[in-house]
Amino acid sequence: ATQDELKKQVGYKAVDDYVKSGMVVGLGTGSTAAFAVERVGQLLKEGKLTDIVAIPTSVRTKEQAEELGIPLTTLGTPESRFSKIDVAIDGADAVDPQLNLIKGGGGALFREKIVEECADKFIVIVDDSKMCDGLGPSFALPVEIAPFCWEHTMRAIAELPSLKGGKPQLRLGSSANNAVDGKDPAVTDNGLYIVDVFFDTPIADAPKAAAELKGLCGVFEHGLFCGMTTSVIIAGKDGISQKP
Ligand code: DER
Repeated sequence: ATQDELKKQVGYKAVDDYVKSGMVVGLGTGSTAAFAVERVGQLLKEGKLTDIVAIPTSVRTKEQAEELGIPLTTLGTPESRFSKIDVAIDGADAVDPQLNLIKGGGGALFREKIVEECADKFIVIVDDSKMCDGLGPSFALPVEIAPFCWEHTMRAIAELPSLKGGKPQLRLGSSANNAVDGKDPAVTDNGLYIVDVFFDTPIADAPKAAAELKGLCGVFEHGLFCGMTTSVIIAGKDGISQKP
């Protein structure tokens, strides 16, 4: 199976297994999550799912969901009862043995994190290339920062004790996704920049690194998702597995 077929398998399975009629669903961002969004739209159209309300984690997921006719809402509205999300389904850039994640390859890490924090269940969907022994070497850690004095913040990130050895790089591109295609800084849905921190060796203590990052003035959010995962559905050439 191609990597796309693996992504489709886990995207569809997550929806089939965890999304029930009447639920409030967090829709993730990225090429794997897009298959989960596609499946929700398909089941709604077929009448196999009814009265679903979804909360998108990025502008591009919102656009995909709108095209599919998936009813949307947001956490933002005061009258919104939708801070109680039943299940959120999203991809990841790296998954360690404790199911801690690196996310943010697609630049949507803040809205993903807040939606996934509000969800009763957070189901991660990956092809097996995302599994790793320690976070860092397989995928650079995205950190969303204020554009104002970004260079100072970038240097401060590199000096954090738990991120020793990390090499920070401002993400360039026409949009915040990981297509580095432009010479201007990529700008997220929140109007901020992203610094990607590259590691040769794994981050020894991800929760500690997460806390140190949030302690830095200028850091808005980061791509370490620690202790948040309910379950990971993994598609590999030998079929689909799940942890736990
Ligand atoms: O940007 C993100 O957090 C995405 O979910 C990313 O982590 C996974 O994207 P992919 O499914 O396209 O690899």
